Amino acid sequence: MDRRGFIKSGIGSMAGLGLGETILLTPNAAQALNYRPLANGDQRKVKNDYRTAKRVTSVCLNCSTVCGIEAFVQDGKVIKIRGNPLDPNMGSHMTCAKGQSAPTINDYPERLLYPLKRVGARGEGLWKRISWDEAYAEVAERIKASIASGHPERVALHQGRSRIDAEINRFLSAIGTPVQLNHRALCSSNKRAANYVSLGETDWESIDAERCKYFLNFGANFYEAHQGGLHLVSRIVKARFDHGAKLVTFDVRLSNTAGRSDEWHQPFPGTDGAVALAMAHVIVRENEIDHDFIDKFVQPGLETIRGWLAPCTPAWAAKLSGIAAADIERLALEFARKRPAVAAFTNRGTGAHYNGFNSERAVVMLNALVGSVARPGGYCYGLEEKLSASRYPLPQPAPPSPKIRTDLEDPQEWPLANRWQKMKVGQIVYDYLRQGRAKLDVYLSYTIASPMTWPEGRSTTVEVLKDEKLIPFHACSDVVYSEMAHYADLILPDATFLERWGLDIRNNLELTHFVTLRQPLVPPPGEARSFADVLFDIGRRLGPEQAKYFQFGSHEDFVRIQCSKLPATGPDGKQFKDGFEYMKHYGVYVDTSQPKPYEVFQKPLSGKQLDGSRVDAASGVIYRPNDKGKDSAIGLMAGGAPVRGFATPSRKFEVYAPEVTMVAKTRGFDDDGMPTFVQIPSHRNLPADRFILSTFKWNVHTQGRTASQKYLTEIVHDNPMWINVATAKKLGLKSGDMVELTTYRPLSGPADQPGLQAYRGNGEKLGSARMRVFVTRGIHPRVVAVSNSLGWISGGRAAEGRNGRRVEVAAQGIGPEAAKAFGPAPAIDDLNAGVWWDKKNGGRGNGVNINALLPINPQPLVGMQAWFDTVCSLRKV
Ligand SMILES: Nc1nc2c(c(=O)[nH]1)N[C@H]1C(S)=C(S)[C@@H](COP(=O)(O)OP(=O)(O)OC[C@H]3O[C@@H](n4cnc5c(=O)[nH]c(N)nc54)[C@H](O)[C@@H]3O)O[C@H]1N2
Ligand SMILES: Nc1nc2c(c(=O)[nH]1)N[C@H]1C(S)=C(S)[C@@H](COP(=O)(O)OP(=O)(O)OC[C@H]3O[C@@H](n4cnc5c(=O)[nH]c(N)nc54)[C@H](O)[C@@H]3O)O[C@H]1N2
Ligand code: SF4
Ligand SMILES: [Mo]
Repeated sequence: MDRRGFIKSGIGSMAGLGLGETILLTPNAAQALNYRPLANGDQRKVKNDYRTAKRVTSVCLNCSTVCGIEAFVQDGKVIKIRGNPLDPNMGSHMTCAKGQSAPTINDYPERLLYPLKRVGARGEGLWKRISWDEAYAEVAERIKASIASGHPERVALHQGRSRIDAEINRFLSAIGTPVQLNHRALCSSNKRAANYVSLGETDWESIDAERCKYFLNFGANFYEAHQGGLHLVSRIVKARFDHGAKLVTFDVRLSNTAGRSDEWHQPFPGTDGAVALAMAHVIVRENEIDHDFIDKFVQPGLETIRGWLAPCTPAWAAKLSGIAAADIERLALEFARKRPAVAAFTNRGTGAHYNGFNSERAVVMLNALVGSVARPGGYCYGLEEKLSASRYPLPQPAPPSPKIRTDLEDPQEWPLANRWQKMKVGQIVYDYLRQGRAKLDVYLSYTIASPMTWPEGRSTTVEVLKDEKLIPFHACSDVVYSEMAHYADLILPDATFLERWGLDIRNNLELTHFVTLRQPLVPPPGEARSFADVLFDIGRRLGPEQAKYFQFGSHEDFVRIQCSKLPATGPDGKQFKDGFEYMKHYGVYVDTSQPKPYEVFQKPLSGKQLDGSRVDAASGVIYRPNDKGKDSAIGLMAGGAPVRGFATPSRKFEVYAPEVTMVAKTRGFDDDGMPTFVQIPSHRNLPADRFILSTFKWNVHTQGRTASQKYLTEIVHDNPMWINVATAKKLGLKSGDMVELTTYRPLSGPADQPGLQAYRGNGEKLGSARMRVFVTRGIHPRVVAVSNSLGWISGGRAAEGRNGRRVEVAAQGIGPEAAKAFGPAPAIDDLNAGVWWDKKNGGRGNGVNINALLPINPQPLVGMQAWFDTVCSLRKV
């Protein structure tokens, strides 16, 4: 029987899909059936009237910068957003281009509108519309079965950028499963681990940029990306104009940041650590250091550091990195002589490598040597940047944390992955399932597009997602029909970030604590429903043991309780019923009661704090029994006075971290505990015909979430491979020519160095693809680069680069009642015929998905994905 016969002809679109009816959604064809119809006369609106539009505050989530915003809402539509000047990071109405485009996702024709249940084989794309009741019953029954079988840990939730961590955590804890998987190892776990190991109390610096005189940027592209890039740029620009601050950027590629810097240097990939150590060598040799800070607050002492740095000469680093020794000398001294208002910092260009953890630590160390840590204009950090339950109370009762562990969320091979915060090693999850390292009954996915954005996305990831023995049940929450949704058994249509609640927080470059409220600006279309509410609804349908944790009501009620300790009086004296109403009005609360945490390490310990304490004679560390009676370090004797110090075990800035030595030993290798440079094993003796494949982010795209936003994809929908002019000449290539790019798995180091083993494979071929080249001087001669964020085979017409087809509502037989279910029809009429990059229209199409060619490659100890290490070869075709 032809199952497609079930699809009512003419009502193939999601819009007209009746309860119980079937729809076929296959990648590259989805938009032909799944468009939202336009009613006759639904043309682009000519003019929006901002004066009559309602203004509502909220929080953008088109990237991880989570800017406070103000939205204009008219006739049930968000017609514009701009920055909320009360957000202290923002301080103005500015947003980036991605922020401007954010409202277009609400109206996107391929929004998921109804819960869908798979009726064909997994990955076939045949779906039946079901009710939320049916969807809840299905998920709840399966979870109940896992609990009843004594294996709650066989329920896992895999999230990308959630911003509803407390909500998800409650749901999983109620079930009794610890398996909350995230994407930190793909993103920034080395940077976080480096900050934690050095400073002890923060995962993220907040550079005091407006006062800073010298920015030494290793591998951050904050003019285009970076967590908080927008906010850093505005302050760096001010510092440059106001007092001539200098910006020096190391990047293998001429990023927009490199292009806007005073100097751009191109290191060989993965050698930033060597450059930083050589700079340290020069700074120490020339005594351009903060003696007092090092004496009191740095572990180990100056003489040990001097000895350890002795071989790290500029000539040594020049050989590894290709950066001239004279430049290393000069930049090191320029930087140090502007101390203490200087900052050396990193991002993924430094961190996303095999040796990224040490390279990040080496850069952070430069700040300690010149005494810029926590100093005005220096490498500062806030002290309260997470939503603590004491300030933002959670509904009671709250479930206890599950005591079980599994190899999925806590793989023992990476002992530092979860040491300071839950960073997991998300990229090994699919491979571990295949190896049988853990079993799953229920896999829930949320804001994650692993077939598109993860390494081996279209091989390992898809193979495991498709395998019903390894993943017996997969429910996916998404807003568009992504490749993740395509491999689910149940699709849970979500509200977008402009249609839902949430309390949000991030680090603040003004160094004060603040919090922002995400509130729905418009209701979601069709039956789309916020995922937090879906979890709470399911929670209430599990047994009474679980349901008791969800009696507070809806997600809105959850957030109201979180806001209950916030003040009810506004900064302008306005009175509100409570903190929640305050937040709904201003969108932001800033706590100005505390001074900026400059020199927090110098803070004297009070008599009360010292009560019952003891000083360790050898180290000067001050210990005191904590609530549980266990001795814990609370401070340090510095120059004869008891002070707070850093929140590390030694209470000092730890260049030497004994803990790293210890955990490396548990993995069978020696590590000196210092940020020593280790050459990437695959890059040793690299043959002349091999190159390093790098990837990068565009200013107008965020990984998987913006491809479906037409105005952004219109700007960037194509990603030819960047290649240096000299290299191109050798290979006989000019811009526009085609190459075949072949990638290889990482190589292990020598057999007697177990610390240098690659996770999987040993240099064998991973895959090949053909693509166009873009010849430029703006890239290192041994590097080729292809952006991520493109090449989707799913995600609707803008992402796939295919014109939609205009459908007249009347012609489809969709009555006005059905049409109402989706809210106002999209004003963006040009999505039907305006996808001019459609290959069928003579356009270039939507680019390549480079992640298909990138190997799963977690680096040692922390487990961060070494994205930018991949060895490749090229062949002109
Ligand atoms: N527009 C936009 N903004 C974003 C995002 C986005 O996707 N788009 N994503 C957000 C997220 S989740 C993140 S994690 C941040 C990431 O923000 P960033 O870390 O700033 O950006 P990336 O593109 O990941 O990497 C930075 C740079 O590293 C360079 N690079 C590669 N290898 C090396 C190397 O060996 N040494 C040096 N010095 N440089 C190297 C690349 O050319 C690239 O320009 O951005 C956030 N903001
Ligand atoms: N080659 C390469 N790959 C990379 C990187 C790189 O530098 N190079 N960077 C990595 C980094 S830093 C990161 S953080 C990861 C991020 O990887 P992901 O977490 O997978 O990416 P996102 O773009 O944040 O979102 C992915 C999915 O969320 C869905 N989504 C968007 N909004 C919503 C919503 O409101 N609700 C729901 N339920 N779903 C929604 C989108 O449709 C999309 O399917 O990518 C990594 N991938
Ligand atoms: S930087 Fe742009 S996309 Fe990111 S949160 Fe802010 S406005 Fe939104
Ligand atoms: Mo990220």
